[in-house]
Amino acid sequence: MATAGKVIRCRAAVAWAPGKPLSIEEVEVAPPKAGEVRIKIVATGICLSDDHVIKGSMPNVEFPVIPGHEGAGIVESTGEGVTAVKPGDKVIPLAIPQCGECSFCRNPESNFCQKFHFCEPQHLLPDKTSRFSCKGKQINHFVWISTFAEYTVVPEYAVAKIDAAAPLDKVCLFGCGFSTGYGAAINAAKVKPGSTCAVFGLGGVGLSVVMGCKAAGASRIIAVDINRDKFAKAKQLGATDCINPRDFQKPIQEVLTEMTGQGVDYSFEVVGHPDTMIASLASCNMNTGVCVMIGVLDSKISIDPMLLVTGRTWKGTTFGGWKPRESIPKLVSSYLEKKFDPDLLITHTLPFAKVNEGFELLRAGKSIRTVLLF
Ligand code: CND
Ligand code: ZN
Ligand code: ZN
Repeated sequence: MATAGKVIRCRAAVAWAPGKPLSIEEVEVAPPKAGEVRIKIVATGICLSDDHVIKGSMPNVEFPVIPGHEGAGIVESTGEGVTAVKPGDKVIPLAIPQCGECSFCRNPESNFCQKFHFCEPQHLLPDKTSRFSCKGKQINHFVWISTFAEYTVVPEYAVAKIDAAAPLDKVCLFGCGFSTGYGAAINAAKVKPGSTCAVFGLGGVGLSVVMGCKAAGASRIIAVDINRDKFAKAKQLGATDCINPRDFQKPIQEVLTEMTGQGVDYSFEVVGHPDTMIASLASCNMNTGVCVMIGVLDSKISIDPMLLVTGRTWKGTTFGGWKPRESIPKLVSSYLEKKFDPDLLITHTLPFAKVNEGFELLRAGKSIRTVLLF
């Protein structure tokens, strides 16, 4: 491509300081160095984790930063030594990488690559420099992929090449929301046929958990949200019961225990709130219940240890437990074969310039997923 090896000037949404709206700026994006890939982002979804970034409540983020981690695009150019992708390939940038070499990557049970940048400050690429600048200032990356930029540079091991037939304005959801939720049910909980599940939080991620529980053959899926407007979509995607904690005088874990006799087999926290974290743990049955944490929270919580001593399992998952470079292309192919339909999660499509409007819709509970188009 004519731009290869050159600095590209393009639009990006910059968070200059915590708590401020995003600002659409012209940024400079340096060419990829050895082992890196520069991607033209075509579409990006908005996830609540991006809102945590903007508010300053996501750990390890340095301002100014370009958020966004649910994108899809086309490779513009590659740095020296890159073999996995070439210019023109359709790709999904990965919020967690898969280097394929570390002990976690070699362990079939884990998807948390040791190159994963949550273990260390994540605002720079692996060589500790940024590819973004604006008005003479360095702008930081978010989880290396910063999809709220028309062009972004990522390490080769944080890119998944996908089918050339994939519609980028839809499969961007495989960059986080759908993969994270669906995989939490399939990989992290390993939901069994005939089981009972409870899903706390019916946003793009939680509704994907509902889809995963249904695909795994759960016979009862109880959807929990304080916004009843989410219930119709939850039912459409497989929820058998929808309940609003505000409709009850007693704690929701007691309601769920009464509804199911002894508590659910699997519960999922997909809100990111201390109360729902404790309620979801307490609502799965003692002895064999499994509670999976997905929601992000930047403070501590305390629990009664007897909840675990009695046999419950409490675990968490990032990016749905998928080993991303090998699994995301397969998930996209299954989508093209119509094995599931995450398109139902997309309630709004907006031009990139309306990114702040997209966040207002999310905060007001009016959208499931908004996809921004460049
Ligand atoms: P979104 O805002 O779309 O959904 C959250 C839902 O929770 C909304 O429907 C709310 O109405 C509902 N809710 C709020 N408070 C309560 C409550 N007290 N009880 C029940 N429901 C409530 O968010 P999202 O789906 O984009 O993200 C959900 C969480 O998942 C969020 O914390 C995000 O940061 C996290 C996440 C985790 C990962 C991962 O890999 N673990 C990846 N991406 C996002
Ligand atoms: Zn690794
Ligand atoms: Zn996300």
